[in-house]
Amino acid sequence: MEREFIMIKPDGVQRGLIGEVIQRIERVGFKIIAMKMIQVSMEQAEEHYAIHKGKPFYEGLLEYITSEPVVAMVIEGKDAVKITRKIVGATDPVLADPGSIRGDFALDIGRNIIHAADSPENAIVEYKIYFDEEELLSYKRIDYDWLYE
Ligand code: IDP
Ligand code: MG
Repeated sequence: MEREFIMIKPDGVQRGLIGEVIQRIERVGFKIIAMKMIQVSMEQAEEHYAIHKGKPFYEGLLEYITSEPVVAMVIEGKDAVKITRKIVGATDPVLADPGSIRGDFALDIGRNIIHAADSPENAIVEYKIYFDEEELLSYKRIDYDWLYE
């Protein structure tokens, strides 16, 4: 099973979309194995978004992600990264399909509701910024045998 790291960004929390986002993740069958509300520190933000350092939006991105509480989550399931990225939609809401989180709830690339890691390797690197390994829980969803052949 693959792990994916997700974060409901400050705009998602402020706009009351925590439940909406979790519902979309849960209903497809993903198992939430860790979840917490936190205020991202500048150190965590710099580590998380290191790849974007130097880009024109970098400073604004750090300011945004550290501004207010977020909800961080680790989920597990088959093809978790690819399927989550589809549920999340394209980075720029103008390109995000209707039915995706960003397509349904966002207008601006700088306020796009949710983060999701772009590869299984990055998912691990990213969740380690926010979670200790012992915070990741191991359990079986009761519908497991109906989610997987
Ligand atoms: P992703 O979140 O879909 O993986 P990335 O290209 O990795 O997209 O960018 C990370 C985040 O940086 C985006 O989700 C968005 O919040 C922000 N961002 C990316 N490009 C821009 C931009 O052109 N203006 C403002 N913010 C941006
Ligand atoms: Mg990215």
